[in-house]
Amino acid sequence: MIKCPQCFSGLPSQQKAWACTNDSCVQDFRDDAASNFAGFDLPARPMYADTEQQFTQRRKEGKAQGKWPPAVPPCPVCAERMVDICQVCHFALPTGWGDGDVTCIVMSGARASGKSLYIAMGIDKLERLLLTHAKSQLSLSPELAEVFRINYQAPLDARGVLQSTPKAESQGAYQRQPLIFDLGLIKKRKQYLVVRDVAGEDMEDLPTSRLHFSFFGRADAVLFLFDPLAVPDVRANLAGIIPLPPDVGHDPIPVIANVLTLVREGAGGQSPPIGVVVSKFDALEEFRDLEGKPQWSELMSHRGAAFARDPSERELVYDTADGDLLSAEVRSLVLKLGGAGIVAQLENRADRVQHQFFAVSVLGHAPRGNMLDGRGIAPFRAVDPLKWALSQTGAI
Ligand SMILES: Nc1nc2c(ncn2[C@@H]2O[C@H](COP(=O)(O)OP(=O)(O)OP(=O)(O)O)[C@@H](O)[C@H]2O)c(=O)[nH]1
Ligand SMILES: [Mg+2]
Ligand SMILES: [Zn+2]
Ligand SMILES: [Zn+2]
Repeated sequence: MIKCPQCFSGLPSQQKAWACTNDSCVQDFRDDAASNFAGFDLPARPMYADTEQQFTQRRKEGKAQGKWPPAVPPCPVCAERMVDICQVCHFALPTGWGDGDVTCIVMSGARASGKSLYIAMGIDKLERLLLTHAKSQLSLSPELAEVFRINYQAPLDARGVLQSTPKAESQGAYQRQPLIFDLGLIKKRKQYLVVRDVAGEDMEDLPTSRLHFSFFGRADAVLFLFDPLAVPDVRANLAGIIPLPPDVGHDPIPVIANVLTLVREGAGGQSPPIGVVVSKFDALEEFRDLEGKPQWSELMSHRGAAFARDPSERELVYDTADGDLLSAEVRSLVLKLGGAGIVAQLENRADRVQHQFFAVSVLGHAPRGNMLDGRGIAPFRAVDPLKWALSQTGAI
């Protein structure tokens, strides 16, 4: 189904809306729907909406011609062509939106859980898979390519460390713009992937009016990243067993509760599935070299364990058998580490949400100070959660 890239609402083909994007046509009052869904004030603009039913009626009366949908109407003020918008949140749709299928995902997690870095690496891996296995070139509009390059790719390429994603309400909150990736043709269908990155800071305390986060409930998949060493119980459990890095992310437990609230609130019926991703998996590699503590060293060195191998870059299709095995292993690893609080949030509730566990490492090694480790980047299973999300809509 075609969805709006900002609010993730379905865009029924029997309804259309248009707005003028000309700066001179900005009106001096607030567009309430647009502002509430964006999370900041937006002025009203000339707008026009139509339905197939009304159009057919007008045609019967001789007031309209041709087939539905009608041609894009001119602005009643400046006479320039208007643009297609979402009826719900008034977001201006990219040109040609509707000529393919779309998978809408959210990246959530506490501060410094690795979301932004993950997006940069996950997309890089997906781009390679698409080229090799579907002969398809991933692309972004020139404007979004610039946003993506500056805020995601450049810090990863420079092997430096990312800046925290700014709060949604702050100036320069680049993540308010959805990242729209054109995946080209997969299985002869045009596919888009929309990623909405959310600042961890925004997920710590939910604002009371939060229509601008309601897209969580309408996503095709919500990814929740967490740094295992940021869970206080895990840290306490592992103190003295492996060297704990001093700078870890923030506690994910309160954040997952808020993410679940957003997922339930925005969903009309069925909530989207949640991909629970153990990030910075490289930190747990230390277990492999533990001497004299067999119960811990076996944890990671068990041969055949799904998290000891990485088949994710071999093909584009998502391997459910491998994914289910990985999920079961990661779940028990999280429990063994002391992360029962995370598992309980997902499983001990009446309104259980469908979820799947993943483990990823973007860097492969812990960064030293403000630079990445000299050994370079050795990502692990970075594309798995994206492949899983794309398989939810049948895109791959
Ligand atoms: N060891 C290790 N560290 C990582 C990895 N991925 C991210 N990090 C570290 O985690 C820090 C935070 O990563 P970001 O991607 O900025 O985190 P975020 O979740 O986007 O954070 P906010 O934008 O504040 O919500 C990075 O600066 C890295 O130091 C990884 O795979 N391994
Ligand atoms: Mg970020
Ligand atoms: Zn106009
Ligand atoms: Zn919308």
